[in-house]
Amino acid sequence: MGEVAERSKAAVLKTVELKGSQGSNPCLSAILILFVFLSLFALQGCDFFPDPQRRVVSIRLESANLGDAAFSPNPVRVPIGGRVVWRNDDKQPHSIVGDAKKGLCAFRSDEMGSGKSFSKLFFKPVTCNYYCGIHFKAMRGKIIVE
Ligand SMILES: [Cu+2]
Repeated sequence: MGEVAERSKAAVLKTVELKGSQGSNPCLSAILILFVFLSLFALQGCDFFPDPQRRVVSIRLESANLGDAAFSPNPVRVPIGGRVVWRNDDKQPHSIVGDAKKGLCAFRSDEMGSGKSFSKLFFKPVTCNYYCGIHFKAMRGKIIVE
């Protein structure tokens, strides 16, 4: 009985040693972890790696009655494949709605509170009109993808 227990203990120890020797290269582990982190940042469009194809549109303070001036810049020009990011710099909520039934200009954000943002990728040359889903014609903008 005691001998069997000793043997199985030795077998377990041997397995642990083998596993340890296979995955114990600290340099490889560090590179792998770094790679995973970099991928995550890249996917999220993190500010550590600013995207040159990104255009930020500010939803201005007191924008509810500014009409075409609610968004800055307006129109916003973005290269093909670029991303437009709307950032709510106002104190009240707004949303972004593309003025089209279908296609690239048909999009709709959730309601964005102060400081929140919404982004959309534009992968074809197109001109889209958009408005705020809460204030409608009191807040209008245009996107030119070129
Ligand atoms: Cu609004």
